[in-house]
Amino acid sequence: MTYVEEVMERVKKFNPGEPEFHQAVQEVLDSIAPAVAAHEEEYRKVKLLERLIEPERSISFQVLWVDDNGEVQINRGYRIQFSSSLGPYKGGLRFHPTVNRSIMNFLGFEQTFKNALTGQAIGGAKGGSNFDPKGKSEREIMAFCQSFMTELFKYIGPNEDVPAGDIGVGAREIGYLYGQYKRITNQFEGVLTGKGLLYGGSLGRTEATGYGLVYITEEMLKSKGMTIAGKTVAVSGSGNVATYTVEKAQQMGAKVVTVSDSNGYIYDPDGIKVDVLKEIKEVRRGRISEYVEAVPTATYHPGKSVWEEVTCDIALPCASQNEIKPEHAVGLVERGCYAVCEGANMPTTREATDYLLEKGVWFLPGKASNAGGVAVSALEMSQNSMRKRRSFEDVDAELKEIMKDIWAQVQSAASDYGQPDNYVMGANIAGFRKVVKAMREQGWV
Ligand code: NDP
Ligand code: 2IT
Repeated sequence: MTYVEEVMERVKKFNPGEPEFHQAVQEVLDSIAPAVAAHEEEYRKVKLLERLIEPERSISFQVLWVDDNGEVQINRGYRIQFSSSLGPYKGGLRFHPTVNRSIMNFLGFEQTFKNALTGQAIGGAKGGSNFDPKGKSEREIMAFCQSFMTELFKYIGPNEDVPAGDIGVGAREIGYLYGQYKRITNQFEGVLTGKGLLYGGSLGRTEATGYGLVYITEEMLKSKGMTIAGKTVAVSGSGNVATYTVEKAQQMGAKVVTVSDSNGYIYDPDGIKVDVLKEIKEVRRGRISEYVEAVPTATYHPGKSVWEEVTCDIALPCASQNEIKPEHAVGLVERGCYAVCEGANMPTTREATDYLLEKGVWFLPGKASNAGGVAVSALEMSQNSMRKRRSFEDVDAELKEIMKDIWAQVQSAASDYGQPDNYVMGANIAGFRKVVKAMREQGWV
């Protein structure tokens, strides 16, 4: 057995029943294998791969809260502090009923390499809860957030671990979490990112993941002598990442024809109206089906995924993991799609990824393409430390530079290993090299 195969066996043995975690590790190990082979003896000696797949610290805790009927509810909270090689633990919090240890481990593992690509001093982490925010009242959301933070505060700090949002956690939840942290610790400090602009948030953080995705997609297209202007783009999801992906893609001249949620998708042949999308999702906190009430020329397709039937040049999945299945990849290629850039974390199954790569589709993995969010989170941390505020234009310009730099790193690492068009390999090797270098220089700790 090769070193990589041995470590994969170990992941499965010690983390049984965690398919998403196995999938994320398998993809990284497969693509870094040539970089590992060149240093196998040294890496085996310091148990490098065994350490990369083991979180430095895994916390899970009980979250008790009282619902509007006076009934006690219990959820499970997590914080997986995966790696502190490059800086304080950093990564989002996800509130979704599907959250379990496998999802947390996969997200924390991926975050370590993503954060390395940003060039910012941030380690990797993820957290969240199986709490379902759908249908909850404002008071119930607040009660849950306060109870969640009452336990989480023990493990975080501005130089220790700095959580942010993810699915089900936006500015409202970050506000409640921040208020409770402050109440318990008596400290007003940069312990969370994605905060409101009045209490330490950064301009541009809300937009960062979606904008960054479009900036790096444009860099990739530019390297092929193309541009996103005039292209038909399909987006999935209708949350934070999807909304600002649609906004930036259309500002840059693309036509985005779809958005979705877990109940169905919208097709708007004239291009998604971002103001309508924001009104439904950010103001009314509604469902995407409501879009057709404001835009009668659009159609709603209940129970269907964007990827089943939409024709596009470029696909930008921005909802959740494993949404692009093998049959969707076949359909996308048949209908002429030539680029897939991931806004979500691991939205493409392994089989679908392999198929797209085999068919020569330009495929940018989430670690590289959605890193703009956490990169601007790091800019928020630095503003908090300096007690200084940067303008939107300044932050946005730095985001653009960071995404350009990530694209350059991905291309260069892929070329170093003789597969210049394999950006999965490029992203994984580029992130891996940085984490390993930092570990070595710190005495392999
Ligand atoms: P939001 O909660 O704002 O939006 C999530 C969207 O995805 C909603 O439209 C939701 O629909 C849909 N969705 C979620 N889960 C599923 C599912 N199992 N099946 C189908 N649709 C689903 O989250 P974000 O926009 O913040 O996150 C989207 C993705 O981007 C996630 O993968 C996240 O990890 C990733 N990401 C987020 C970053 C950020 O800065 N926020 C940064 C980098 C990556 P519904 O309302 O029906 O649940
Ligand atoms: O997956 C991600 O990169 C995020 N949810 C953002 C994390 C952050 O700390 O901003």
